[in-house]
Amino acid sequence: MSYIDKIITAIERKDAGQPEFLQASKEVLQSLRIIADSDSTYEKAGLLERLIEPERMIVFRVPWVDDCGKVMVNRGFRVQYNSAIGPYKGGIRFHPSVNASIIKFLGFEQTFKNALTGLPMGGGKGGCDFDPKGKSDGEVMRFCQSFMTELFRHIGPDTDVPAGDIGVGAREVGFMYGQYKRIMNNFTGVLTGKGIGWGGSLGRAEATGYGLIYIIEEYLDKIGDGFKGKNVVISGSGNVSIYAAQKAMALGSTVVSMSDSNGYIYHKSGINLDTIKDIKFVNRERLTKYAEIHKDAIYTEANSKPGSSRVWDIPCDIALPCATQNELFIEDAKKLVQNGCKIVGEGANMPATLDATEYLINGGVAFFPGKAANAGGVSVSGLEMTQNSTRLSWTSEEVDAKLKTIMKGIFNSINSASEEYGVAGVTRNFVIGANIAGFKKVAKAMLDQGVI
Ligand code: NDP
Ligand code: 2IT
Repeated sequence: MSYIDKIITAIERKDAGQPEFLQASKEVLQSLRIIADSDSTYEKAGLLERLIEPERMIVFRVPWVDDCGKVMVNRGFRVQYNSAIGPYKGGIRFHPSVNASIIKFLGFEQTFKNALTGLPMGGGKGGCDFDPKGKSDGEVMRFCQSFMTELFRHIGPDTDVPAGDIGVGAREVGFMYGQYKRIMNNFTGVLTGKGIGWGGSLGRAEATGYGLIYIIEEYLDKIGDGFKGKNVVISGSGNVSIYAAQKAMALGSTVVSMSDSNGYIYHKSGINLDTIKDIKFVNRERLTKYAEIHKDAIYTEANSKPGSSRVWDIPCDIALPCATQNELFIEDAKKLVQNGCKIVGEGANMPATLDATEYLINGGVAFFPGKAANAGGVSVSGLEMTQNSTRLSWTSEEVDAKLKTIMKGIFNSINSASEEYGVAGVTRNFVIGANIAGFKKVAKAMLDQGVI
């Protein structure tokens, strides 16, 4: 049995109850066949066995009191996946679906993503099955304080630096940071995504969405094309979706659709982003509201089942899944190709299923995997860490220029790795490119540092 097959067999046995983790790790392992099966160095060093196993996984109780005085208990997680190239770094997700499998797949992906940025950051991820939706600010604050009262002992500016993700934005980062500072009695850069004026970096809120557009822009530029005149469909209407839409529009394209977990809007003449920001950031409302305000927009209820009404049914040139994992299925991929979509960029982590990804790539779509395409967020988090440790702050223009350079660098490394290791008959396989380019960097650091 080949080295890769041995590892796949082992994880299928050991992690049988973790479907998202198996999905993410198998995709990476399949990409690595071309290098890991032909070079015995890796097997001798137990490199893949070590890479696949988190350095540490912390699970903890989060008790808090709701507005009625009832005690609630949630389950918190932090996975410290890999510290070969820097302190653990990665976001925190608050969503009822959070479990060990989801946190592990996210931490695993983060390790390669962070390597691709070229910045010294290892991989980590955290979260809780807490649902901030419908909670008062007081409830969210008490929950965040309780979460940090346990997490603080495991993190630090040179150990592990969390940030936001689904359900964790400026408000939640603020509450968690306040509690960390209070417990530790020091003001350090232990979280990123902090408020401007108390250690946050300009451009961090926009970074993931902007970075997604920059990497696609770089590709379009290489093929003599651009965003101008393109129709773009975006799923989600949170942090990543909103700023991806903002930059895509600024470059001359029309964003015709956005969604949330209940449905999607189709606004043929172009989404009004000020309305979306008001609905989502200010009033924390649902997208149904959008169609009440803009009468020429159509709202369609949708569920997550393939075959039901889907945001991916809308014809577009570029599709940007920016909501969550496994939100773009093979049926959706077929619809996109049939409707002439040429580019898919993953703003979310693992939004496309394995068969959908394969179908898109084989169908000639330029497919940008999340670990490359959404790396702009963690990149500016890395820049926030640098600003915090030097006690300087850069202007928006400085941060934006650095983000552009990083995204160009990521495009170049996944593009050259896809050329070097690409599968015959497939023009560009950025999935293989990203997995191999990220792996090589982490593997070299692990080999250099001995058996740890
Ligand atoms: P937000 O919480 O700001 O927004 C999430 C959006 O996705 C909301 O519109 C939400 O709709 C929708 N969504 C969430 N879960 C589901 C679900 N199960 N089914 C359908 N829709 C869903 O999160 P972000 O924008 O920060 O994150 C979005 C994605 O991007 C995630 O995959 C995250 O891991 C990834 N990412 C985020 C980065 C960041 O810097 N924030 C960096 C890199 C990647 P609803 O309101 O109905 O729940
Ligand atoms: O998935 C991700 O890259 C993030 N949620 C951002 C992580 C970070 O540390 O900024």
